[in-house]
Amino acid sequence: MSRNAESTAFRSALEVIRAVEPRVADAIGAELTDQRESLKLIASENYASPATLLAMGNWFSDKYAEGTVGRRFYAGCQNVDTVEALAAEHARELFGAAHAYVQPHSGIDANLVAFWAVLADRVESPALKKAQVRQVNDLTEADWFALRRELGNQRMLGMSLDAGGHLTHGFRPNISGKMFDQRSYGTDPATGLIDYDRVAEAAREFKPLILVGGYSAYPRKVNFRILREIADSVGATFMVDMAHFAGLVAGKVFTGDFDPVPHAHIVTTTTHKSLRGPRGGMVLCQPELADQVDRGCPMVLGGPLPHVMAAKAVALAEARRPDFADYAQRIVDNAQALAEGLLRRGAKLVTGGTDNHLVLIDVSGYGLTGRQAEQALLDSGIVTNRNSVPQDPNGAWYTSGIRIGTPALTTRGLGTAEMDQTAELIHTVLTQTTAGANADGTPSKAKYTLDPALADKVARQATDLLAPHPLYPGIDLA
Ligand code: DSN
Repeated sequence: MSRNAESTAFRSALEVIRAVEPRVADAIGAELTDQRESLKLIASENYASPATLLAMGNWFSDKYAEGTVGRRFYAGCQNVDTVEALAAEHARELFGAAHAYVQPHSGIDANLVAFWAVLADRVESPALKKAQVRQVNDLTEADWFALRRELGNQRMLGMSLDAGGHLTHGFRPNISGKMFDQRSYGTDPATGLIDYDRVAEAAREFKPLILVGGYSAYPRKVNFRILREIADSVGATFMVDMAHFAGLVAGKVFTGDFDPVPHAHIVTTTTHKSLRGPRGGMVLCQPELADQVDRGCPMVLGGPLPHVMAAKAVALAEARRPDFADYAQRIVDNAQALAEGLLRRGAKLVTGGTDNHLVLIDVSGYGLTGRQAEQALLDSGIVTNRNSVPQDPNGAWYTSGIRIGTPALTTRGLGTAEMDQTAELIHTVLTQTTAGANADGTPSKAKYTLDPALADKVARQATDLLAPHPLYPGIDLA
C-alpha cells in the first residue's frame, strides 16, 4: 500500500469535513501538528495505525446493534456481526482467551461489564436468579430491595490508588467505589513492590468476592499465578485489569506467571494504550462467565460502536503480526533505558526502575510536586502526567510523582539512545525548576519558576530528537 494512499485518504476526508465546518477540519489538522511536535510520554497513550483510524471514520457509525453477534435487538446487523466476530476472534487468538467481548467503549465500561458478570454469576440471591431468567416482571418491591442490598455490599480487594491501582478498582470517584465494599493492598514501603504475603493476609481477613490485579502506575511485573492462588484460597473471583500492559501481553513480553489470561477468571483492558488500537475496551473471560459478559449491552453499556469494533478488528490483526512482538519488546527496552538514564542523573524512581512500559519519578527529590513538575515539563515540550507515589504526602491532586511511558515514542521509532537524551531533557527541566510560594509566603504546591529561555531551548531539543522519526510519515496534509 502506497504512502500516497494514506495522504489521499486523510486529505480527502478533511476536504469533505471542511466543506461543512472548517473549524473542525482545522482542529483535526492542528492536532496532528501538535502530536507530531510533542515528546509524548503519557504512559497510557499511543498512535494507532492509519488503517485503524480509517476503519472508524465511516457509516458503521450509523448502525444500532444492541445485543451480540447473531442475537441482536435490531435488524440489518449482518455486517456489524462480521466485524464484531472478527475482532473477537483476533482477540481470542492473540491472547489465548476462551471468550472475548469487544463492545465496551472504554476501560471503565469494560470493568463495569466484568463487575456485573461476576456479581450475576456469584451472588446467591433468589431475586437475582429470577432476574437472570428474565422473570424480571415477577420481582416484588421486596425482591428489588434485597437485590440492591446484596449486590451493593459485595467485597473487592484491589491495589491502592497511591501504589498504582486504578479508580475503577473500587474507589469513590468511580461507581465501583459505591457498588463495592473495598479494601486495598499496597506495596512494601522499602521496595515499592507488591508484597504477596500481605495480599494473602488481607484476602484471608477480608474475604473478598473479587480480587483485582492490574494497575495504571506500577512499574513492575505482577505475578498473576500467585494472585490466582490467593484468590482461590479464599474463594474469590480473580479479575485482572491489563489496560496498561495489554500490548506487552499481546507481544509475549509478559508470559507464564506474568500473563494474566491463563490465570484470571476475567480480564479487562482498553485497546488504545500499549495495544495501540482505537480508543475502547474489551473483556476476556473463562467460558463460565461468557454468558454474563455478553449481556454487557444493554445491562451496563449503551449501544455498541460498530465503527470502533471494526477498528479493533484491524488493530488486533496488526497485533497478531510478528513485528508487534518486536514493538512490545522495544517498549520495555526503551522504558528501561529511560529509567537508567534518569537514575544515572540522580532521579529517585519508585521501585528503583521498571519491568514494563512505565517509569514513576518521585519528584520530591527535586523539591517539586507532581503538578509543578508536570507543568514545567509541558512548558518544555515534554508531555507527561502527574501521579501519586506510594504514601503520597501531596494527595491525588498535586501528587509527588510524574508518570512517564514509552509506548508512543516507541511507535515513532525512537530507541534506547534517544531515551537517554530524553532522560537528559527531563533531568534538565526538573533540576532547573524551583517551587514557588503563595502570597503569604507559604510554599505553593502549584507555583514554580522556570527560565522561559531554558524551557524554549529544551522544547527545541525535543523537536530535534523527534525530527528523524516523523509521526505518520505516510500522511502529508499540505
Ligand atoms: N486514564 C488512564 C491512564 O492514564 O492510566 C487510565 O484510565
